[in-house]
Amino acid sequence: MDTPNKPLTQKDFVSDQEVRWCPGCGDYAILAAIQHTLPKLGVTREKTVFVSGIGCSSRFPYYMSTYGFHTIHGRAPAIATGVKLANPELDVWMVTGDGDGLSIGGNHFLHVLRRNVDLQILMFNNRIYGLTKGQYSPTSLVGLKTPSTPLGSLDMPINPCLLALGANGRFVARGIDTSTSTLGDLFVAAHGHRGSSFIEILQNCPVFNDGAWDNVTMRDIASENQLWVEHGKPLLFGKDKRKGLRLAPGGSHVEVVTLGEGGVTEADVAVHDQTNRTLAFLLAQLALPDFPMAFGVLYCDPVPSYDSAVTAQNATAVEKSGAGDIDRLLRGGHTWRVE
Ligand SMILES: Cc1ncc(C[n+]2csc(CCOP(=O)(O)OP(=O)(O)O)c2C)c(N)n1
Repeated sequence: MDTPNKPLTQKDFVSDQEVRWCPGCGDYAILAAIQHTLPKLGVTREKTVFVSGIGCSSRFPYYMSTYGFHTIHGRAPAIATGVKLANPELDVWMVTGDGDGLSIGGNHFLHVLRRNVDLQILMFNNRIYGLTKGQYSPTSLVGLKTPSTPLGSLDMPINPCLLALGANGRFVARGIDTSTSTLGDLFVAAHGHRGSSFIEILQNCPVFNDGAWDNVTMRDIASENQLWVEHGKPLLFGKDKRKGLRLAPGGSHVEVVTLGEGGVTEADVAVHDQTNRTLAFLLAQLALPDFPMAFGVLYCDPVPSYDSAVTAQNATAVEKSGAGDIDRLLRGGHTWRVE
């Protein structure tokens, strides 16, 4: 791959492959947001890799003019981990869907986060299996009728950000497919974080689950139903930012307050601290109709990444015992011949 000798632009990250998503799919906006953001990060195509599992969203690597792997269902975390460990200089982005990442890949998702491999993990959440024509997924709401739940789903849905926090993810964020400039900001923040960065992206599947997020994303209700958090800033939302979240006495839950009502002032509103894990849990689980849904970087508190620990451990081992000999390792020790 030859990177031109001039600053890269969005176009440089567009591949020559025909994009094969349905018209109106939210994936287009996410793709454009990534292609728009990468040049700003000053990265090169040679050092960028997109790894995906299986699903519509997982077609992503074909459309990027970078290196990429379209791997097996749910196993992108394993391949992405291998890529990063083999060459820590690479910037590795992982793209997965709610079905790919939370159903067949749920186990791998959990472990890549707890290991804290330096990856940017993007989960496109359309609350449905798109590629296989609309079966329910682990994020589908109770009652959703699909070909595999004709009488309505009975399963409690997973909240991906809560799961990521529970798995000890050190960077957890949430965005929206159509809110592309904020998505770009989230990509920048995720890229700057050393360790696993997880971004849940609410994405609309116009064919199999159209409008799944309308109650949060429609323009006329967005200000009431979206709370955009920013480190160090009060948790305000609503038209004219007159509503806010106040930590209830004891700090175990939050309540919605309105500035100017009952003597409430901005000083009563909680201030976002992205290093506060308890607050992150509270924010991640906020749901309509009682609360707005929280967006932005809910949690960011870096610790050394897995790949850096592996690299350091390998260096110590080589220093202590010399470079290894794979041939000797395989042929040495207790071996026998089966005849
Ligand atoms: C081992 C295996 N099991 C099942 C499938 C069928 N399959 C392909 S994609 C998919 C789900 C994709 O859903 P999601 O991750 O939500 O992605 P979307 O298509 O909605 O972007 C399934 C079950 C498969 N390809 N391989």
